[in-house]
Amino acid sequence: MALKSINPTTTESWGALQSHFETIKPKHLKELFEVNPNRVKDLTVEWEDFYVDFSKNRFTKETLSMLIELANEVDLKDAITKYFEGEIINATEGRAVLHTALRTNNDDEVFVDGKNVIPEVFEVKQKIKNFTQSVVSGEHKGFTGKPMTDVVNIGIGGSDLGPAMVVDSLQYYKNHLSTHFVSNVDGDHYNEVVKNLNPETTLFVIVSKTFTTQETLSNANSIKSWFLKSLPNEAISKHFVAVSTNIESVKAFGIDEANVFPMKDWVGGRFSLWSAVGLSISLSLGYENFENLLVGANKMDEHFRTSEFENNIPVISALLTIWYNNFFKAESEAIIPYTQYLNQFGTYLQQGIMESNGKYVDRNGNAINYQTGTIIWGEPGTNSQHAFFQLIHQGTKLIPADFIGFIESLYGNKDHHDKLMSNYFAQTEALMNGKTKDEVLEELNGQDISEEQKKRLLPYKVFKGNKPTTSILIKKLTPESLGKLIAMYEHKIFVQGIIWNIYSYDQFGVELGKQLAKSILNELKSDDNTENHDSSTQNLLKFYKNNC
Ligand code: G6Q
Repeated sequence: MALKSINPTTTESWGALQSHFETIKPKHLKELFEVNPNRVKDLTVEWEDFYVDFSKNRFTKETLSMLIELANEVDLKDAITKYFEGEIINATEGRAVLHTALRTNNDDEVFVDGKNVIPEVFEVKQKIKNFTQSVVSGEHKGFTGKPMTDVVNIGIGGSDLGPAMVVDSLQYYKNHLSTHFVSNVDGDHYNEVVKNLNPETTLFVIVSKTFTTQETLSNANSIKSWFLKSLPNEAISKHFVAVSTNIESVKAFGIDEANVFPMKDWVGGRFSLWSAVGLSISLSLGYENFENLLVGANKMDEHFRTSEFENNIPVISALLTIWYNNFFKAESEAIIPYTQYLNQFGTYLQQGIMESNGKYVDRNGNAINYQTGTIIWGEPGTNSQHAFFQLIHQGTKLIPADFIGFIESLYGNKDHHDKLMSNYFAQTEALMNGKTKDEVLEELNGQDISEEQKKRLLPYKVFKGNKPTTSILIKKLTPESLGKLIAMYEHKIFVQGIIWNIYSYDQFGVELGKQLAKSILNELKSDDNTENHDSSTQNLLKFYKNNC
């Protein structure tokens, strides 16, 4: 059964939230804390190794109840059941959305077209496990009899960002294999990667759900030619494997079917790191760590599926986005991990969130008259404090931010970790409290400057505060906790899409890019200049061709 289609702005709770917003908007967070001594307890969720404090957000317990009422009115519960049970909720592509089935237990049953897909999921997992073990142990040898030292993942978008982010984030857990990622069709990218590689000891993993993507196929073909300069064609089977739904095209590329790790069309690219797309993760971290990542995600799935909305981390987090995006009219959200390991996390979530919810047509096919998809950005702290935090503190825009921190560091340097985390706590506190005129004056009074200078400087040094943050504190960065964190954002995306009444799982905007480049490429490669473009594009093409 299809997802329901309800314009959220026509619900009773939306109207109620609108009037409630007028009462909350002028209030300072400090005031919200003063009036409710139980605020932290009311607005914090503790679950497993996660402690999520929502209390530094510009809402109250009452707001949360009203937002939950909105979720009830659009029947979020029914949508969650359909999501997990394999209904065709990606209706524009006619597919189920079942990345959750990839991390579920062996004895679960999930049906697609009347067939339980779990046995096949486990068959692929077994294949990933066996292959990983033979490559990591050195049992799998290259054509000249040497064990592998390097793995190169060739893929783009969903076939790159997830595995690249996880391998980088969990580098502490890595084995001896060096893992590289080639994604951009920019020929300099793959050349930089292969220039120091020995083809005799390198394994190439070509990842493409469709096996039609221009960037991936170009890189795969160029890398294959580079490889064949040193080794014969028969060596391909030892050095090239593929992950795809399109087995025929993989075979046509020259890879044996035995070396294909299949995936299903009910796994969206940007949600596919849990599938065979995660092969590079498994190779790089070992199968056990890959499995633990899946275990973590499965735990978050259960939390999301079964917890009441008032204690449900992804649900509350999604409702807050609706609150800021549609009532406060905030346009962006920052994600600030206080660990260098999560350096690529923001980029990864940019795809997940913006590709899923950047839509302007609702589930009835009508253009919508409210805002959807938030703009996501962010970099690790403390580096970002020395870069863009100025704008969050004193700029004119409201930017709700998720602060992700860990109680333990991986190498255990307590002194550094305390410094890192004191910044984490200090920033969220300062963003909330700001700095009043009196506080600034007191500070200025301690300085050896004239009264006039003090007066002049005063307005620039005042911080209004009232900047919302969510503190996500996790015990330690492990494959399991990272799995939970990623799944948390995946479910947040789902909830937002349900409430905004959009289809989150197609990506026609990405596909447009794939089509457009093809036709222009033909022109760049031919001598004729077609006149089918606007004059700006026409001249740019001419200028490029005349000068290269
Ligand atoms: C993800 C998108 C997109 C996709 C890439 C690569 O959800 O669909 O980023 O992953 O375009 O596609 P292939 O895996 O088919 O090469």
